[in-house]
Amino acid sequence: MVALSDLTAEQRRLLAEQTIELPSWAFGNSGTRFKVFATPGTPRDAFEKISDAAQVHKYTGVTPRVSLHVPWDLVDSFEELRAHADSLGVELGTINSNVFQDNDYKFGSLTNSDPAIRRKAIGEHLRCIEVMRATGSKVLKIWLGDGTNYPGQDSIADRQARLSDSLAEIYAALDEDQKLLLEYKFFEPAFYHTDVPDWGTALAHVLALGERAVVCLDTGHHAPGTNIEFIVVQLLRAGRLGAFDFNSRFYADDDLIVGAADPFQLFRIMHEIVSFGALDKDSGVNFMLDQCHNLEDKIPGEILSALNVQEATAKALLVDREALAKAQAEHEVIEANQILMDAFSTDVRPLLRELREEKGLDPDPLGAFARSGYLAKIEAERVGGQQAGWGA
Ligand code: PSV
Ligand code: MN
Repeated sequence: MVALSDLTAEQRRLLAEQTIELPSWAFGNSGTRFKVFATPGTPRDAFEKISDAAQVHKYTGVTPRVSLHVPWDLVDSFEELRAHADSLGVELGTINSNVFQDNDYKFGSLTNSDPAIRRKAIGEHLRCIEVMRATGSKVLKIWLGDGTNYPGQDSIADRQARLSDSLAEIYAALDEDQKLLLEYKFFEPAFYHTDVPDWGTALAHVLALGERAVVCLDTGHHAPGTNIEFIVVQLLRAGRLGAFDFNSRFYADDDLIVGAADPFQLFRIMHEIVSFGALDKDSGVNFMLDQCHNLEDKIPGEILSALNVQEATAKALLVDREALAKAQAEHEVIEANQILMDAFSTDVRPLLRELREEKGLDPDPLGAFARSGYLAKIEAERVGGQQAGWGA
């Protein structure tokens, strides 16, 4: 067991300053293609989603930003939404575009062979850039459902060329202080090929765009057995790891609570981040969640996710890097592995409880939230209206 005092001042600073961005859509109803189970008290608009997200920050102290998804979070006034967030002590973060739920995009959006549909999809991104100007968001995140289901269905090469042209037009429309974040996913909804399936393709596109284009690594978007921490290193080396979309997967893109399925993988990822010096808040890597809570209550689900990321980070910081470097240089295979495993096996929960107390927070965020009665309050208040969902 370790205490806060076992950390160096620098380790302590890194841990205390780490922040995690929450997805607005985690607070809305979601489910599978079989059924969406509604929960009483679910937000009916972006304002209520922000209120719920602010609860996560209130109890964890590490989630001061919320990503928005357009059009799911469209409101009459983004200035008002920004002021609402501000009044609750959180900020509006990344803006996610959505060109995967309109009939016109059945055969592709930014890659579609029909110039009118491509234009519409580009226009949707221009609208997101307008939203960013109103919210003060600095990052436009693009994930496409584009791809084909059958060999021969469309020309892979032509689609890549169209994608590259479309992305260049969107990139050119960004302000100087705004970034483009491109997310990859190896399959789904397309099954034969996806137009941005992997980190290599995403990297090739962002490198062609320019310095303010970076890659988003969603931990659920890889084939089973993929060494994700290796990809993390590749993107860091290229200076293009813009963000994580953290979540857990057992099978496909399950979007479960991060650290639930494979806490060791999360630790290995954070170990590479810490080793590379990318944990610092100025490193340019944004630690975001991209999750859906189909069965569990959404606010506790997000609280637990933030705690899991924090735990993996604390363990990664505890790796004795000096001893590890020595063991590696001497090719002491087992020793090197044991040094890493020692850190992973350390119970960092007492240390994190201390850190929260130091920040004036309750050491037990899940318990404190449960005791607050907030869920009962929103269940009583939020009656009528249309609950927010993922628009499927
Ligand atoms: C796609 O599966 C994805 O990971 C993208 O980040 C979308 O924006 C999000 O999920 C939608 O839930
Ligand atoms: Mn994602």
